[in-house]
Amino acid sequence: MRIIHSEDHRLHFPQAELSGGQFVTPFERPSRVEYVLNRLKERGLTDIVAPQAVDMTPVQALLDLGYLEFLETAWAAWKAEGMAGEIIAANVPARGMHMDRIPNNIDGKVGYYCHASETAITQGTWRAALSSVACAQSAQRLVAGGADHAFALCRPPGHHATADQYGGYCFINNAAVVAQMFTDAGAGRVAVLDIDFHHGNGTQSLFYDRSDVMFASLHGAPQDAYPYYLGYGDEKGAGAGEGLNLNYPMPPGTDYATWGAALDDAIAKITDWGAEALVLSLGVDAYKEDPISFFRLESNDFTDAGRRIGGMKLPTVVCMEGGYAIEAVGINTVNVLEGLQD
Ligand code: Q9C
Ligand code: ZN
Repeated sequence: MRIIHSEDHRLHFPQAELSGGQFVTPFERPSRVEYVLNRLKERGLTDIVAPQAVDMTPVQALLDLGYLEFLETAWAAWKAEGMAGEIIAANVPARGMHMDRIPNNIDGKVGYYCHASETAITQGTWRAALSSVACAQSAQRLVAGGADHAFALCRPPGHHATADQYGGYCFINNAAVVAQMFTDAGAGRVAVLDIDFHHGNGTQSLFYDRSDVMFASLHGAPQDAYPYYLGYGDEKGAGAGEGLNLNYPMPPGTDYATWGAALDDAIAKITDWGAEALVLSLGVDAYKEDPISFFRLESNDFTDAGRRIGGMKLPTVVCMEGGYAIEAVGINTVNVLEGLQD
């Protein structure tokens, strides 16, 4: 399996994440990628290449142009306003306020385009986010060209990013861009399977009313877990997309018996629907030791999950999402990849 990786992810390294009322070193940190790379090499997965240049056409087709311009220019505007620190959203439009009037002031704009203030934007965030989506795009081209699988070692991750909001450590929805590229190339049915611990709210919202992309997500129930305000089981899609959004919210303490049954159900529905290509949003934060999550998967469960997903025999683009039990991130990620290839 070819792996696409860019060193430019390092340009995004905020000093601070707002967590429990304190600024802490972000859980989503550059060293996550080092652990994955080291484990890939340990396991003989050494076909690692840099991405081709980013293609903004599908990105602009899928996402809000004002949002993309905001991401590109936010740092300069923030500094021009004399702000001393990193970009942290302190104001967001709330119930009873205008949801669609964009302020001129950068502090107001930040809140408009943000849904979760734990996530900071820094000087290099835009370029890192572009390198992340470039990895995903290169992986898509390989799979569209006939490879069984390709792994985009995306960082920053993407699945919480919507058409016009960042948050949950995500800025550009890499997996969604890959799905869009498959449909642009003529695929009538593309499935996005999201096994990150957190609900893929961004991916869900981008394809909620579309008949050509199915979205299935296994995640911590929104009553108990970020992103809190989306990811319930009764969100099934709308209009032409009715029935094509599948949420599997699960409670604290969920183990692999329960999680694996949800996975099997999602796999059966993707297969029955007749998906032609699969995008796997691969977070490994369902791991029992993850510091910000509450499922109980063991490392070898990730291998088994990979095998079950690989059993669909679909052309598959894997996009890295979350996973914060830093030393196990490499093992668990590569376990999924090895299972896929079995
Ligand atoms: N005090 C991904 O896994 N909440 N994003 C953090 C820490 C946000 C996770 C709470 C979690 C975002 C890609
Ligand atoms: Zn996650």
